[in-house]
Amino acid sequence: MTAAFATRNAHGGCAGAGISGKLLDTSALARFVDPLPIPASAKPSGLRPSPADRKLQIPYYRMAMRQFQMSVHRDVPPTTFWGYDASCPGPTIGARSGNPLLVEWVNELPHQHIFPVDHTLHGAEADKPEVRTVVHLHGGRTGPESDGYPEDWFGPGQSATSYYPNRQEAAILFYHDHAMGITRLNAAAGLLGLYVIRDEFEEGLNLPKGAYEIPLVIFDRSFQPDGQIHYPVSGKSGAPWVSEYYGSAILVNGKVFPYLEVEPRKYRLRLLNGSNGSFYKLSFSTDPSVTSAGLAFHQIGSEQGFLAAPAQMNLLILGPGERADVVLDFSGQSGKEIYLRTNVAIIMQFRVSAKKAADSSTLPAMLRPVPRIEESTAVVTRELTIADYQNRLGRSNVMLLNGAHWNMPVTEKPVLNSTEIWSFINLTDDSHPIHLHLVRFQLLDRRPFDLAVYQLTKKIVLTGPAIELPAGDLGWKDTVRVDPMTITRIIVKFDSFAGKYVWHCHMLEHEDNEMMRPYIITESGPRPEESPHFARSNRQIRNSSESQRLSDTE
Ligand SMILES: [Cu+2]
Repeated sequence: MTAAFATRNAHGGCAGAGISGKLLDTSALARFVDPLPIPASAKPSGLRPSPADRKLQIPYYRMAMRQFQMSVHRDVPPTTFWGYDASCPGPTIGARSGNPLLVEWVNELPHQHIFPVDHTLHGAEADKPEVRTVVHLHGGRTGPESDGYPEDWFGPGQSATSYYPNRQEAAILFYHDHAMGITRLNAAAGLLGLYVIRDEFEEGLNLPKGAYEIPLVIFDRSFQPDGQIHYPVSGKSGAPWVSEYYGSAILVNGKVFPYLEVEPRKYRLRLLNGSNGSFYKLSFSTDPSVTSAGLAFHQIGSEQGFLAAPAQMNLLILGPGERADVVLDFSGQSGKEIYLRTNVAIIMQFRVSAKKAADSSTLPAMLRPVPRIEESTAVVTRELTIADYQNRLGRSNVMLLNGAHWNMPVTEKPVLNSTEIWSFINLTDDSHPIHLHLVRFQLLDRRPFDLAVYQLTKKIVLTGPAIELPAGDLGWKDTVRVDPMTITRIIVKFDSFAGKYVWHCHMLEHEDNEMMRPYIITESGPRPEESPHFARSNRQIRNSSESQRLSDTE
């Protein structure tokens, strides 16, 4: 495990501790009194012609974002959330590799935000509607017009339809809001849900499925005594942005301290860190104390699909936006209680039944090959800094990728179907989860370097060998943890679509304050199988009363 992993995250003594008197003491809540909710499966509203082939009818989903009330715990008053189809996490969209689908994302939210908007942030100025949304399918190989570009936002009473080709391998993706300058607030309000792509290869693996495949969407929130989500403000008049959000309670599928009754057999757990800013060091144990050794489990997949082979481990680090596909075997644990925990807090409980259970599922010795991309195939290597610009008090003013603001000219312009190495030079004290839209990539290495020398001379002096990568980091990824005082290199083939996308830090407070940049895949290379312009011609924003009428008549 890496020694350099560091963030300011400290659950139990988290941000907001200074005003804990005004907040709900979530650590005092009764543990394991609420069953773990499982997000509903999204149901298509019908069929619509495919924008890629008008003769082809493809599933059409209508997903309305609404304000609603949800119980996060038996003893906490109902909490106001914003959610897709009035749920958090939103309904899970199930897709089949190679079978496209359409989602009309409909904004039926109120006109006023539930959290204070910082109008000094770029893209969130006071002349813009306070409530704006645009949906990004994280990990989706999506055309640029359907990808949820942060400036393609729409307000209450409007909608946008996205075309998802699903031309990619089985993986767990998630959809979430991405509106310029308020992504952190929309996400904190609850706008996220899972999107699962399956394929034939996966079916041949005979992994645990159905009731034995459990999604675990993990995010943290603090609450006021009246049950409402607490989102802190800076105290700076007119500029409420804070540099990180860490909640006092870690929720799973929207519940604090939930329990799940399981059988003594193998389960497949699909984990997503859906937090705004928290990194988790996750483990399972029969002992609720957080210092005991973790049980062995197998990681079988990372963000973009299967690892080459199951990797046995007892600790899993997940940064915001990262996912893990895990098989945990409860056989031999009959009648026991197993805890999912971080290194500082208990998250949930599994109650293993004492009854014998049949288990015909398997943990295959090999999964899907992950052919390594040769470094020699890269035509460009980019060195990109990650920096935090602080005021005299050490408080962040702005955070930049390669010293550039959002609205500066685009500097990353890979050619379609070319391969590049992006080398992230972290000049900050924190880990940052860096996400590139559209593409999947491989992590080459993390190497420590001399920050002081770099700051004086802009020269990179490595101070040691590459840090050993955990097995989960050797699969296909779309979000990568860039640790402090390291240079993290990824290798990426920019295939599928040309067009304008973004790359950014997935700590949403950072992303909202300039730690996000556009990038353009240029069309000089061979044309992709599917023209990116299909999505462009289809993209439509119309008001939702009209779209409601349209869906009613179908
Ligand atoms: Cu960051």
